[in-house]
Amino acid sequence: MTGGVLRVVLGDQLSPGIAALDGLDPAQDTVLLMEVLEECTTVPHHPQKIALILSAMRHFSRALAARGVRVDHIRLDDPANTGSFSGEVLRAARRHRPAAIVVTEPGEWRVAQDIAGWEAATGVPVEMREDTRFLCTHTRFAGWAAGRRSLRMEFFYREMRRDHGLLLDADGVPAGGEWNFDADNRKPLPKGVAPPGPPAFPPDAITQEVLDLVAARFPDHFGTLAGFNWPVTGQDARTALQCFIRDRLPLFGDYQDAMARGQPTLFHALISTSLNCGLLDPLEACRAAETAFHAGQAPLNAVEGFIRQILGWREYVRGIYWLKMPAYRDTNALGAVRSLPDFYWGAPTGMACMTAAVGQTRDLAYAHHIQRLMVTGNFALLAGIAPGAINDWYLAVYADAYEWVELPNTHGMAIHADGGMMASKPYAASGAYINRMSDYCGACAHDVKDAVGERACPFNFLYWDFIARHAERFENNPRMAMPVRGLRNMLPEKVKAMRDRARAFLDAVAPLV
Ligand code: FAD
Ligand code: DLZ
Ligand code: SF4
Repeated sequence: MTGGVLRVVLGDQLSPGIAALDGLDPAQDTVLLMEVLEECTTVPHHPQKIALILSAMRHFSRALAARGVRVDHIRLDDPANTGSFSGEVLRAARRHRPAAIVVTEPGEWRVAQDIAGWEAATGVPVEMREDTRFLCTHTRFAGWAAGRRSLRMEFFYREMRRDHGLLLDADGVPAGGEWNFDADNRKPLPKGVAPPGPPAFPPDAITQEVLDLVAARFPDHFGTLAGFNWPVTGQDARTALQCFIRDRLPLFGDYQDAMARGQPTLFHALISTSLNCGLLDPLEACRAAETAFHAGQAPLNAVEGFIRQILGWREYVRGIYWLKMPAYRDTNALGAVRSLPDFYWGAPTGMACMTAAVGQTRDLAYAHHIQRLMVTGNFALLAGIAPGAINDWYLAVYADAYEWVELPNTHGMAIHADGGMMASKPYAASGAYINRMSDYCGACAHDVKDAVGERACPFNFLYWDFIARHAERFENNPRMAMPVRGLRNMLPEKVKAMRDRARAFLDAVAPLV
């Protein structure tokens, strides 16, 4: 193709409208997709995540080729595969001798650094284009953040609602007169309510070939492949969205924070994998929910809650990531230095909540937000697990994990390592919260009402130990002052007993790094 453009599409850029394909000339240009070992092993990604990306890449290439586009798709098992993006771009530049290389900005800082070296390595000019699939540009986010003493999602979200005209009446007033109906979205799941499951996406021949490849190549990665059920095409992703809007959106809001035994997905959408690799458009998902509201098919608390997650939280965490990297990843405001307990990798534990969250993570590469935040995240926060270790875990085990979205959620929201840059208070909670929002405690070896006895719930003594460790830091935080006062009003012997339990427990399961 000498003289044409080499258009690079990464594994999370599988959208027909991706910026790198703008202006594509099928007579001259070649689209490059690269299955590379490095991307599968920077952390030991869950086999379902690897299979999802590779299968979606292969389906994407097939669809492009069917449109008459020349595609150079490097397979993971190609003997000449160098195993890295830069190695494969160099080889492709030698093969095709393009006049230019065009790529869409990547989702991860690490990969942006890699792309910065392509021009020197190949001697071909490289154009990196903005990723237009997001609803807030970097410039827009930086402009919003400039001059603010603290960044809060809620205010950003209102601006995004205005920018995109979602759930607003003709005068710009938010539907229902409020911006946020979160207070209505905190119900535990009542007995007898059975959420309809997501639709089935049985593996086709392409996916089956990839599942076999992944099983053979990554046998040691945490997670099972059996039951793989992720959409791998844009069409399947839209089916998943439509089924969610029809079957689960109406109760999504009510039970958004609930957790229940044997109910790994509840009323959640399961669309983050599709949104994040480009199979589904975020604005399309928001508009579909808004349409359901106007048609009277879903209540406002559900629709507003769903739109807030995508238009608010998803864009907000991306904005924070690109505004604050690379220093963001190295912050450790709470001085957390413990190692990650083996039960995050499936070792047995008596804690029923942890067993459920980790077990479904192994089987599905999925846990919903409250499990990630208030079970595995809360434990890591209270225990003081080193940020690098817990971040790597979240990046590895979820099928929707990419650093731009994983890091702020873990580092900022769950473990408060950024010292409150992203969230006003740490989401620290004792066992009482888990007991209120789930039925896990009824099946647990520990007693959720006990904080010092033999069967004491670890979340209880770890919670008070956490408050004691950081009392000075949090005593003037209006949202944390109450537990600090509570601790100071406790009998010193009780505090000592809980802190002794905490230390002994942590030294056993999470020794200092
Ligand atoms: P739903 O609950 O149905 O929500 C709908 C959509 O809203 C999601 O698909 C997602 O795109 C978006 N959304 C909801 N909450 C968030 C959020 N906090 N940040 C960004 N988008 C959000 N999400 C990821 O996509 N990738 C990650 O790597 C990731 N890591 C996380 C780590 C921690 C510690 C925590 C607390 C949260 C993390 N999240 C992550 C956010 C959230 O848990 C997932 O987006 C959600 O569970 C995906 O499942 P769902 O599609 O069923 O979501
Ligand atoms: C996550 C992932 C995996 C497992 N494999 C590949 C791959 O083989 N080829 C590819 O282009 N992308 C892969 N990805 C997604 C990349 O890690 C992602 O594109 C970058 O991290 C930028 O966000
Ligand atoms: Fe989790 Fe404690 Fe409840 Fe057990 S008792 S399920 S450890 S919160």
